[in-house]
Amino acid sequence: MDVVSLTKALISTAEKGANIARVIRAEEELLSLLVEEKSGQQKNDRFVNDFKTLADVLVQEVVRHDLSKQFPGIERNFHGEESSKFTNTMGESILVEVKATREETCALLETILDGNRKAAELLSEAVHADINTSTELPIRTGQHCLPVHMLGLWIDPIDSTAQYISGENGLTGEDGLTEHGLQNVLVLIGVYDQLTGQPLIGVTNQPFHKYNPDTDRWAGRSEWGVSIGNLQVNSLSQPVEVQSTVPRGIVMLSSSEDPQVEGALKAVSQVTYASGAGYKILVTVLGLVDAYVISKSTTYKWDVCGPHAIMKSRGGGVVRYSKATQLFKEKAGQLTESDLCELQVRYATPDKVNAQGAKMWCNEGGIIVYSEKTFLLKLLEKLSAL
Ligand code: 2IP
Ligand code: CA
Repeated sequence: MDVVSLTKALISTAEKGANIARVIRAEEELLSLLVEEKSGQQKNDRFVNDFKTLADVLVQEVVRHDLSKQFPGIERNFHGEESSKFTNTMGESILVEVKATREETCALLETILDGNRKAAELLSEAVHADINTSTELPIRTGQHCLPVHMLGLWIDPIDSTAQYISGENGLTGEDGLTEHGLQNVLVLIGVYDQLTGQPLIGVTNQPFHKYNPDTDRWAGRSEWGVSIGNLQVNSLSQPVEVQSTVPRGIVMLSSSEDPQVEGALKAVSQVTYASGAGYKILVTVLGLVDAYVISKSTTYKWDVCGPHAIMKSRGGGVVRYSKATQLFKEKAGQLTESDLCELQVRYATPDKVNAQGAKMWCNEGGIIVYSEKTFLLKLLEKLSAL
């Protein structure tokens, strides 16, 4: 499978997913379903008591469908946050999938949406829309190929779902950061090596990057990166060090971070907060902050794989928090390149044996996303002393 064709396909399908996310918020019929509060009464035998999950599943299935059409067999290597099976209260099940034609997809969605024809039509139109992003990559077609069976894919169809539902146009500061709002929502796709578990290709699409009050429309932003052996390319024009105009030493945190960790970091850096795991990694990749630290096991493989690949193509990385602090202590701070490589988050196997369900794919013991090794070591010095 040609790396150029695969990356372009990932960029296009993520854009289609982002477009679906925008359509759902722009069309009254769909928006009312998204924000609808379900009373006990309404929870009858309908399939969709939870339209948010349908939106997630639909984006995931579009990505699966589009890629498998172009690269037959790739669908077997998919892992997404959502299960595509919906069950109603009568115990009947239905699979959400993209059918061959718009009409067939519409008919299926109508069943799931309890006969809401208008909503089914709007959604199926977005699902079957022709999206061509025509991104040019600085790689020659046919120069780099990967066998299909070697690849795995992680998708987070809509990261920061809470922000997506609340629908606020967040405030973006002079530092380019948005603490919470639609700007924090991301479609994330990551391709990894099934054998080594390393991230290879990543796409992040921010469907609601900038709001235009004149048109009442949102413009999105898409970034991509490829990190395969000597091939290290991405959509960002300059290395992080050159691009950054903000003072160095800013660490991004979740508002639910452990106060002890927070306190330790405040002693060596400036800290800032934002919603969305994907968003926090993206702003680190973009060089708006220098690191993202999360000591808890609350991020998942699908949150991290895509942006990790982009970060890797820029010379940075994502290490496991608890393992890194432990090794730093054991080796009295003398971490080698090979140690750093060993500490990177992997995507092919669970971090913890015996975990069940979604927990199986959490990043056990937290993560640290960094763009420069020296800054990572500075943080580890402080954190390993806790
Ligand atoms: C969530 C989402 C949350 C994040 C959590 C993710 O994914 O990105 O915002 O928590 O880690 O798993 P926080 O904002 O505290 O970092 P989803 O929205 O897809 O459930
Ligand atoms: Ca997520």
